[in-house]
Amino acid sequence: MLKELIHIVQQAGALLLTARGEKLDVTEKTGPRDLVTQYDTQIQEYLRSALMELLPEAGFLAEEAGFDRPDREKEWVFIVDPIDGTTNFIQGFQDCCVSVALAQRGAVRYGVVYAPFSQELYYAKQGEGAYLGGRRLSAPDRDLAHSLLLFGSGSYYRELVAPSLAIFSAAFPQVQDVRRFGSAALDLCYLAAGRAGVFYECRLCPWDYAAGSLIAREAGVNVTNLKGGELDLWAKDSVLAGTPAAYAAMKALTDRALAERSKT
Ligand code: LIP
Repeated sequence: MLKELIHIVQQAGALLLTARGEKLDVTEKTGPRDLVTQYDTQIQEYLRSALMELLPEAGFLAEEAGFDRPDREKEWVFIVDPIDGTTNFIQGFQDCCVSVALAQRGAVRYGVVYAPFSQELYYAKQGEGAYLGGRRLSAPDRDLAHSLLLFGSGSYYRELVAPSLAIFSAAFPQVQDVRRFGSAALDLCYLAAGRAGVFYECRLCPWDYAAGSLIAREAGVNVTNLKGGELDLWAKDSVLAGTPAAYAAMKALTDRALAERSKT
């Protein structure tokens, strides 16, 4: 199954690369921060066709299809983001990827994330490790002071900008530095690869984090929501991820920052 998933995701990545130099038809979904192009749609349709051929009995949950498909009762469900980092893609940045997870009864069993511009292929099968290309990943457990912080600004959700910045203000003095790449799937893969120690975002969709959460966990990274609970695969959720020491420190300062906000 993993081999077939990798092939399909790489084919989707090749489709993304055909956009280079082409005119993008950009549509605003809920506003100027929530965008979609013809490539998001084309790639999603390719993925739906190829994945349904691979496992016809599976459900399909994807960004451009939304939550309205009654697939929740199915044993297997594909959770798909055809282009994670769509705004980057539109603006000409290369930090974007194709993200596909396959979940069984609410637990992610397979995750594949492919960044076609860098040709970085991350993948994992539950219980069998995470890989970047052919290299097995094991994230080093650094403290916050020696960790880069990755985060999402919550730009889609204006009501979350203040709590996002409250966490940022609490964390910035404690970490090595910060980066904001604009693709949660890649953020989680970068933690798995040991490039950063912690990541948070106050609200994401399951297709943003399903595959990356398994890849990160299989590399030794803790992945929860901001409350420390299991990520929801059927509704939007927050994400807090980090190698064990960095995660513990980040969780504590996040709890304090949000508790302080609740008093104002
Ligand atoms: C993106 C996420 C990113 C978040 C963006 C956007 P998309 O997903 O990966 O972490 O900050 O607002 O949600 O929309 O490019 O698939």
